[in-house]
Amino acid sequence: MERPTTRPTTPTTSRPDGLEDRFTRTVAADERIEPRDWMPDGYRATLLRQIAQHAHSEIIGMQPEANWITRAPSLRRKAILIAKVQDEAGHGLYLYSAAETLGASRDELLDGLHSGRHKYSSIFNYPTLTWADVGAIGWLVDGAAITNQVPLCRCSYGPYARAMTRICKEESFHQRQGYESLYALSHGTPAQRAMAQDAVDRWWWPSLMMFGPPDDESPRTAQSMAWKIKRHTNDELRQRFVDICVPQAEALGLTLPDPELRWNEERGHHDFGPIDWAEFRAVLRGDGPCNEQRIGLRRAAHAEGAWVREAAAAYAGKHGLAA
Ligand code: FAQ
Repeated sequence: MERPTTRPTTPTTSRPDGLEDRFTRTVAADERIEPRDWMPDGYRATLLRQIAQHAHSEIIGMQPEANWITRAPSLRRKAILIAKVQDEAGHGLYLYSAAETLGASRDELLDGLHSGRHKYSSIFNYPTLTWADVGAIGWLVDGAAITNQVPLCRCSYGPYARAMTRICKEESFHQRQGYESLYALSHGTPAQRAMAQDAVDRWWWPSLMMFGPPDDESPRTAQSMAWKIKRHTNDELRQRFVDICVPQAEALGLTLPDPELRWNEERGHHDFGPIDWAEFRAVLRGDGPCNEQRIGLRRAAHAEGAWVREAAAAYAGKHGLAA
């Protein structure tokens, strides 16, 4: 994908046909850019990159939890988990469709994931070691996802904003079921409580990394905010998430694994300890605990599904439908 400029650009010379002015006015008025509208190449490339990464995250994000479908502790928990993982597949499909409105084909998008050219969220490269991890993912990972995604419902690009509105509704249900599942464990036997605490200990810091690098090391934020793709910086959303989680952890009776976490009266926010950005960079480089396994499984699933795609194309050809 083309890399857009990293500094915000204010057009100095407008296109003579007035299209660039119209784009700038539409964004300034908080109205939506639609696929048929003219848009700067950098805007298109930035959206394509972000939406593709987001779609890939949903698809790869099915794996850690799917790992527990066959071992869910009850039929009720199993049914809920199957529905959740299925929702994630749906989110991936809405997002691939939104990316297609920018001119990319589904094949190109999938190739970006399978070849390693495109990123997906760092969080899905961590293992789900116990049943409590499923609850911790729902509470923390879906919680972080909602905090990040609610402002994206106001993204300047119409198809992405509309996809996010629907996705956020489903994510908030996911977050509540994760919290409820973790609550049951943290109020269960001593062994269940210890399992819940261990899961939170392992998922807390990677969840904070989901918001991306700190603002002074985030090359994309300034331009994306100028274009109203992003509405808040990475650090603003991370802080919001920490402030939301602290009282929730208290209600769960679990401890967040950060000795420096405390309320700062002056700032009106919780202070928290340093994030291990070396770990984040390693995961992005492909050196996380599960990167190889996740992408390997995805490639294999795609290869094994070739006959389904061929059959669908043959059916479409036979009945004069667009493949
Ligand atoms: N992992 O300059 P910035 C879910 C990349 S939720 C991997 O700050 P930007 C739901 C970044 O893309 C998870 N890469 O970039 C679910 C950029 O890449 P480049 C998905 C990361 O875009 C729950 C580079 O680093 N959510 O799946 C990460 O302004 C439970 C520089 O960073 C979204 O994708 C990371 N954590 O801000 C599913 C939300 N952070 O340019 C299953 C939409 C940064 O080198 C179970 N995306 N990078 O190619 C966004 O809001 C933004 O893209 C950010 C990054 C905030 C992630």
